[in-house]
Amino acid sequence: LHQKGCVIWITGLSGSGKSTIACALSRILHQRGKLTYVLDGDNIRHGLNKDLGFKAQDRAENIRRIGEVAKLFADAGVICIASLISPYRRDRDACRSMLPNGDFIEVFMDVPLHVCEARDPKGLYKLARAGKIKGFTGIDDPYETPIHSEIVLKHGEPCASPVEMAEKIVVYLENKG
Ligand code: GGZ
Repeated sequence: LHQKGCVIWITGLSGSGKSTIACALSRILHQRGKLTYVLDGDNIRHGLNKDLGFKAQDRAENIRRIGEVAKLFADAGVICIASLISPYRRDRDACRSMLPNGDFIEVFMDVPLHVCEARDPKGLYKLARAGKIKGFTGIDDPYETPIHSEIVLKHGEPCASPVEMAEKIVVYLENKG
């Protein structure tokens, strides 16, 4: 395998399309003969991180563990795509600092809250608004907007289908060699 590993870290609100982009990106890279692996916050919370909830401290630990696992994949030469809300800048930057410069590529899903809320694919925003889920990101829990993401995928721009967005990431990777 002649492939250099890296971590593509996709951050954004619930419903911003992180998992969709992660999946589309993985598929495109796979078609090009690249080895990838997707680490999805929501999935990993059912296994490795099932002891963790959504307090700031638990989110920090969730992100730290996924960051460490992503680093292991990158060390093994895999393009590891991590998709988590990762609402705190400090936690994202801690994962960034685990990797050599340039090997951590932050992708910000820049989608307004009202758009995510209108999508509400799992009905979680509705529950959060009703007070049935406490500490929901964007409703009564913070999301710290990234300030130095390598890639920003902005909602509402032309050419912003999931595949087109994933292709932007591919172009970035190609330009980086
Ligand atoms: C945010 C929550 C919450 C709360 C449950 N806040 O969109 P989803 O449903 O499928 O994915 C979200 C997932 C968030 O897990 P992450 O591991 O990505 O979060 S973090 O990076 O902040 O640790 C959402 C669901 O879990 N979910 N409760 N209170 N999202």
